[in-house]
Amino acid sequence: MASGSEPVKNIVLVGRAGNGKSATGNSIIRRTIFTSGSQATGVTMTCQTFRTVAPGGSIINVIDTPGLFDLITKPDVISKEIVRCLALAEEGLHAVVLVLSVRTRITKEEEDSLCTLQILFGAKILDYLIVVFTGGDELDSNNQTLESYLSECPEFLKNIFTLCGHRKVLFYNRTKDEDQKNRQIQQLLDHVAAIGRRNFGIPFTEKMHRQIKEETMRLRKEEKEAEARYRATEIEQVKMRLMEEHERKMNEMATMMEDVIRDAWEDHQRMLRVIENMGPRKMCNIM
Ligand SMILES: Nc1nc2c(ncn2[C@@H]2O[C@H](COP(=O)(O)OP(=O)(O)OP(=O)(O)O)[C@@H](O)[C@H]2O)c(=O)[nH]1
Ligand SMILES: [Mg+2]
Repeated sequence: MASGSEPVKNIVLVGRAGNGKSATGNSIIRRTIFTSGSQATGVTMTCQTFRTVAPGGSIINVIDTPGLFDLITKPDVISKEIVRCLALAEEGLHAVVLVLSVRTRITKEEEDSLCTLQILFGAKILDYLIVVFTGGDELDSNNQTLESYLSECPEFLKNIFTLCGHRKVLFYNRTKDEDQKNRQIQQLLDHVAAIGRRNFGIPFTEKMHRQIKEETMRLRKEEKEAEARYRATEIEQVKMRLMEEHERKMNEMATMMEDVIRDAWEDHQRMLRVIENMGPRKMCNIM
């Protein structure tokens, strides 16, 4: 079992809608908690989290997200969800799992969403990145391996592999084979451990993250003080007022994030136009 002092490892799943984030989340936690399915529009609409004890005893907190960085969703919705996601990973992110699917073509949208992720969080995010490919079963039925599938891999993805230390895992989210289930989880957790070693055990955080954490800690402290100071009949009302104030502050942060997303998106579009005018693109220029 995990020792009480062992920190929770936050693992967030990101990627385009329909790539299999929720299915991968369920495989990692070994139960069906996140809703996964084939719908034309996004299945997961808000960030969700589930905490479990991983094989080996560490506690992992898996965060499933909607397609946050594909920018099909409106910036105000994305920004609120990113703030929620960061609040769910209070101590920071121990791994960011980019979920791709071998069942669909890797398109420019994948590249765009990775660029957006970096624009918002900086290139440092790549130090925490693991790429998961879903649909191992489909590769098997086509007599393909991940290596053969990736032999025609787009240039930007090759660069990502180099930058993220070639941390990639093939997932079989429909498998009934217990060995295969254990193996894929272990491969992922080995990468999470390698990320921890490489980053001296320090999880990824950034300015917005720290602000959210401070705000959450402030709320907890004031709730505790209210419990000590007020009569039982008044506490609920005070807590409600504190919660309203907390939500207002979180919304303010989401609005700040929304501005960053809008600017990032406009910059990105401008940059694409410049690069397209220059000839064939090699990779996202911010890496
Ligand atoms: N054959 C096969 N199908 C998979 C695999 N992983 C996911 N899928 C299917 O892919 C579809 C989409 O999966 P989801 O887990 O809902 O994808 P998502 O990324 O969470 O999608 P959104 O919540 O809409 O962003 C579902 O029909 C899954 O069953 C896999 O390893 N093999
Ligand atoms: Mg989902």
